[in-house]
Amino acid sequence: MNQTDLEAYWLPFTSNRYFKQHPKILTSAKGAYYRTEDGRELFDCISGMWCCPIGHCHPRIAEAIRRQAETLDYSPAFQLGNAATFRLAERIADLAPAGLDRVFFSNSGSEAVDTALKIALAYHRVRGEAGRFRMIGRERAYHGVGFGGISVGGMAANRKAFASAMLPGVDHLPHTWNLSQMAFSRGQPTWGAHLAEDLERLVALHDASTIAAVIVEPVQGSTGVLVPPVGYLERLREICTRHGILLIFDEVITGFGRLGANFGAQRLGVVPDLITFAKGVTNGTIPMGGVIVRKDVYETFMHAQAPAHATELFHGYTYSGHPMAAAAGLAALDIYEQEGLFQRARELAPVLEAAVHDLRGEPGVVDVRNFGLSAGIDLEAFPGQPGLRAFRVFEHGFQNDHLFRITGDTIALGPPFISTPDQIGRMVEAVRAAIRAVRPD
Ligand code: PXG
Repeated sequence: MNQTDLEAYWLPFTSNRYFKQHPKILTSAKGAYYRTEDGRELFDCISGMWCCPIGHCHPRIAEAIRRQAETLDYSPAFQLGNAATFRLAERIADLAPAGLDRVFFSNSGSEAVDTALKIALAYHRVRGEAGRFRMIGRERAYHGVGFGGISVGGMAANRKAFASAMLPGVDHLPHTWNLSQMAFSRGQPTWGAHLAEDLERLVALHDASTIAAVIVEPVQGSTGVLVPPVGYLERLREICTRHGILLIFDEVITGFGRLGANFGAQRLGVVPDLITFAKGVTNGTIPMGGVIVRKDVYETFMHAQAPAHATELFHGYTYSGHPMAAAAGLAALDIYEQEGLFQRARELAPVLEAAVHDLRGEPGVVDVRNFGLSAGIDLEAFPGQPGLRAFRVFEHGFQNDHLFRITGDTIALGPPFISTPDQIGRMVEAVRAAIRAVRPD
């Protein structure tokens, strides 16, 4: 592509000026590999952006999308339905923890988060507790980029430019990562359950009668795979239950097998009231997200004092439950199930764990952590140049046929579930080579 071809597109979450000087254009993909414009194959170390666990261009998903496009390409989302969406809702409910079996569809994780927060507010209002308006998020959380998501989110860079437009009444729990207590933890750290007690402090400060919901990622993904301490989520659950506060798990990354079970809730043994999902539900092929809701929360809306023709929840999208996304979702869920891919993710997890922890002792590696088929590697920043070290690791990886994901000075790995142990080993060796090669200015 020449320079002019690149001008029109403003890339999201990208250093546009750098990109347009050093463009990286992907042309095709198959299985666990992308192909670049110059004909190289890159191993996809992060499943697209955590969203393609099955690998790319699976013929059955492609076929399902093609057939749906030829049969019912779009159906209005309000006051009408299509069979594929109902079937998908049922399949998702079957995968979710018992009791969570009503599904509202959006088109992304950000919309799923906004939807969950709105359901929480509206639910308390329908129950006659409209005073519950506060939301509790967490430091270092990523809940997408809607105004709701950045308000409960905890990444400073995503918040500071929009500080004037944050939702009112939001407070944050501390994050659970602590280098001196949990460096190089394998799986869940044993230190840190007490950090959940901060929720009691916030309840005491604001009074439970003003708090609608707590939202957390079971494992914080975007800020570098921060794994919950043993007992921490259990304690959040207890406190929420005691005070009538809804607990929302944002499972946009952890849902659909990443932690080696259907959802993080099941892997970690803690059941929230609402689960947000996106990404893996369609293997990233057609945008789709949504919220899985406890049945009695849904029923509360259905039993509100209102005529039968009244809309129960004033919320929804033109593309909620899009038939093309639903067809892709049904095909993806079939493949996950028939190929035993969640189990495979679980079996590969120890392979990834052993490989990444072997990076301890490499230059600048200050922490390595892992859970399920995901891992985070923290590098010490080059003096006065935060983010540069990992940026160069990314560049080195790209030039050497591996697509890493970086955030700050952290490298995140989340390979496809179809990866082989050999591919995982080579991926981690590519990380090692990159860490050894990079230099400051
Ligand atoms: N919640 C969570 C927990 C997420 O991880 C979103 C919401 C927003 O989803 P959408 O579909 O609106 O982007 C996310 C998205 C990364 C990475 O490499 C993570 C996300 C997106 C892009 C990159 O860590 N998470």
